[in-house]
Amino acid sequence: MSSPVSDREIDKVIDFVLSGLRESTIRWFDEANLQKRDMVIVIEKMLNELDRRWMVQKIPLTIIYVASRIIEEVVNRFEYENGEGSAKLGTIILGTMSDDYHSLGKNLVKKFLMPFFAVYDLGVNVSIEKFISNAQEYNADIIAVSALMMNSVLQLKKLKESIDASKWTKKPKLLVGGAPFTIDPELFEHTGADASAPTALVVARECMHLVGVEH
Ligand code: B12
Repeated sequence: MSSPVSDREIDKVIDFVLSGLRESTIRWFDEANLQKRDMVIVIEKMLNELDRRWMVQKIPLTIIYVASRIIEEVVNRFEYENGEGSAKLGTIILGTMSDDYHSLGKNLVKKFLMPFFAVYDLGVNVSIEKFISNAQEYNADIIAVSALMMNSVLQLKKLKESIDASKWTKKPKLLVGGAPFTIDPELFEHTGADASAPTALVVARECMHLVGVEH
């Protein structure tokens, strides 16, 4: 996907986050005034470059951690278009799988679902039991799970089995996503999930498809 911002500008904001310059980063994003869609492209690009530098240049994890915190703040400054939990095309339980604390991708996904769906965000490190009990409580149409760690990906099959074993009449669909699924688009089939989406930009469309609404 083509970047709405030049590589030079991206390098500049990456330098800000790697130096822990929170205010300069926020100012950069304010001045860039990106559309929601372009924001996702820029953030994914920044994080992939941080990953590369972490792996190749051996940048310490603490620096990546601080950089991520700043980017998280940028993502959170993004306005929600609608309030949490209002009835719309359906109800979605969202969370990052247990043992996994990666939140950035999940939070972006949430931004793109909120205009269309009632979204209940359970946060990170969410157990299978918590996904199931919340899906039951809110009569969810979809359980949407983010998983970036391979260990978390491997737990998805158990989650699917728990959904299938549940007694409630309308079983929620399972939607999964995160970097491992983007790298290997066929991986989601091994988890038994009903669908996956490679980026927040197409997640609402995928959910509409899952609840049988044509867009
Ligand atoms: C930033 C980052 C961190 C930050 C997280 C900050 C935060 N608040 O999230 C910090 C520094 C804390 C961190 C910690 C760790 N990390 Co880390 N991290 C990353 C990194 C560099 C980027 C992730 C990211 O935010 N990407 C940007 C977002 C926007 O992209 P995304 O998550 O893929 O989401 C998009 C799509 O995938 C999709 N999507 C996401 N979720 C969902 C859900 C659904 C339902 C759908 C449909 C779509 C969807 O939409 C999103 C937006 O378009 C990745 C490498 C990578 N390239 O992914 C490693 C990476 C995931 N981390 C890794 C590791 C090893 C760790 C640590 C274990 C390191 C350590 N030694 O402690 C810990 C793990 C802690 C834990 N238990 O969770 C490994 C995982 C290896 C593996 N596969 O098992 C990776 C791949 C790095 C690597 N190259 O080895 N990490």
